[in-house]
This record gives sequence, structure tokens and C-alpha cells, in this order.
Amino acid sequence: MSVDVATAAPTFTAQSSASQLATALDGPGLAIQNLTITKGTSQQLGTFVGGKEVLGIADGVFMNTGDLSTLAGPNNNSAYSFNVRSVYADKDLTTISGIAKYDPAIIEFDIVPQGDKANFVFAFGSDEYPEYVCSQFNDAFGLFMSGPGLNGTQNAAYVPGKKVGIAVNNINNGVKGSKADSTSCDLSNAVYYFDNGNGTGAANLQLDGFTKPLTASLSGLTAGQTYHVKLAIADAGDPGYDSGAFFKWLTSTNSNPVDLSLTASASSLTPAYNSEVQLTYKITNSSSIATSLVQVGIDWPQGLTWVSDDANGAFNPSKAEWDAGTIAANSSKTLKSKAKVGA
Ligand SMILES: [Ca+2]
Ligand SMILES: [Ca+2]
Ligand SMILES: [Ca+2]
Repeated sequence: MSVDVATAAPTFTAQSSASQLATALDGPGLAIQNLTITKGTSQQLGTFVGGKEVLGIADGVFMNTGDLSTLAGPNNNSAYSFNVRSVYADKDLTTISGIAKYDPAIIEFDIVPQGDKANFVFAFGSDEYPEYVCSQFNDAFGLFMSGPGLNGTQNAAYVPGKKVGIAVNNINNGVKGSKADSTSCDLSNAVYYFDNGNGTGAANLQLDGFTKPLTASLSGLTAGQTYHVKLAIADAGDPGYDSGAFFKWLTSTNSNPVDLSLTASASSLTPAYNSEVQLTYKITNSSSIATSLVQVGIDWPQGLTWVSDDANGAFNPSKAEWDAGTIAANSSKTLKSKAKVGA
């Protein structure tokens, strides 16, 4: 089924509070700490809702190189430009696009992952599309991480399957723009691109083009250690023809499949009516790696009514769901529950 993107309109809220951005970015499997806004006005960083039909990302955080009108639709300008009058060359972002130093938005924070992998779904868009594809005006976006086990600072945001950074010249409609110069470019990634025209697009966003939702993942992390993350976007060459990026949150998972098993036992298999019986559930992680966010649906015996348990609220009796949290390598967790028979 195709979605009528014109009828959906994301709403953008300017936000300069570091704690609100941290809350929005903090996803399952990790904790975000020490978020700082390194560069960017309140209109360059904030939150959005209603993005599912247009961006494939329902809600989350945005960054831009202009103001809220850089992003908010309709697309009624082929060259929307807001000059923030801010120039700063981030040493990592400029490895993707050498002169991406105008109107930057940059946030930095630490994460403590529970798995060996950090994951991130994002989209990037620009009013540089389509005319400045293959030009020096190569606006760019990066997600940079450093920490234990990583070789220096790594960019995690790539064109899928390639070590190619996210920039106008790397993801586009596959055609050199009318204003192209001798700058090198990659025209082979149109499958990841949504063409929103040139000042008249169907999608309710000002951006003339944007990527489909892309996944950034970085593996080789050590669970429980602290990693530094930096998200950065900037205009390249000059402050005009703004760009934006969108994402929901960061998560952490394990790259290896985990071998979990659940056993159940009861203190009596033939309990008397109105008596109490103790049910014991044990979940075992037989793999050599810890796993987090373990949720178990329990096959609760018919005719028994939950009375109490020792899970301190991690067992939801109405759904018979046990939120077991993290289970270390080669170990187990036990839930003991009292239930009444036939009550
Ligand atoms: Ca536009
Ligand atoms: Ca700008
Ligand atoms: Ca630009």
C-alpha cells in the first residue's frame, strides 16, 4: 500500500534543553549521560512528532543547518536558506565533507551500552538537492563514536553496505545536478533516496530530497563501558540551502544470538482447593555473553490466582509478563510466585 505523504505533516518543536534531548535519545539497552549542545541554536535542535508517513520515523530528535522552516513543509522553496552566522569546522564531520563548517548543529553525550552493539535509525535531507548534487556544497551528517575497543573515532552513519558517509554527494537521485562542479560524487545510491522535487515536492517537508530511514550500527563495544557519541550536521561551502537530520533514539543490542531457556516448577502438583502453591520460574542464559531487556511471557496455570512474588514489581500478574532485565553469561534468574488455588 502506498502512503499519501502529502496528507501527513510532521510537527517540529524547537528545543534547547539538553535534558529533554537526552530523554528523547535514550533508547532500550543503554543509558545516555552528560549530553551537551556543542553547536546549534534552539531552532537547530529539537523534537518532532508525526513523521512516520513522510520520513519513516514516527518521532524523535531533529537537527538542521537553519531554523524550523528548514524542515517544516510544504516544500515551497527550491533554496530554503537560513543563515545562523555560525562557522565551526568539526574535525570528524570534515572528514566526510571537507568544507562542512557553516551553521553546524552538534550534540555530544556518553552512552553505557548493555550489549556489544549500538544502533541508530536516521534520515538526512537537504535543499541542496537536486541542483547541487556533485558540487562543493556537500552538506553532511555523521554519528561519531569513540571508546574502549574502538580504533580512534569511528563514524557509524554510512550509506548501507559501504564505508561512505552521509552527504548530498553520496546519497541522491543518481543524477548530477544542474549546478554540479568537478567535485567527486557517488551516484549509485538512489534506492535510499526520496525525491521531493525542487521547491514543489509531494512530501510535506521543505527539504527537496531526503534519504529513506537508514540504520547505523557500530559493533565491537564492551557492555557496561562508557562511549562518547557525537552527532553533527553542517552546511558545506556556504550557509545556504539548508539540510536536516532526523532520528528516534540510540539502542544497544547483542550481535550474537543468545541461548535462553525457561523452566517452571510448582511446590505441589495436586494442591488442595483454597491452598497456596509456590510457582518457580527460572530463565537460563546458556551463552557466553550477557543479554539485556529480557521479557518473558509466562504460561500461567489455569485456576491459580497470583498472590505475591519476589520480583519487586518486575512481574506483571495481569499480563503474566516477567521483565527479567539483564541476565549475565552462563547464569540464570529465578522468579518465585505464590498463588492461590481456585480462588
Ligand atoms: Ca525546498
Ligand atoms: Ca544555513
Ligand atoms: Ca547547504
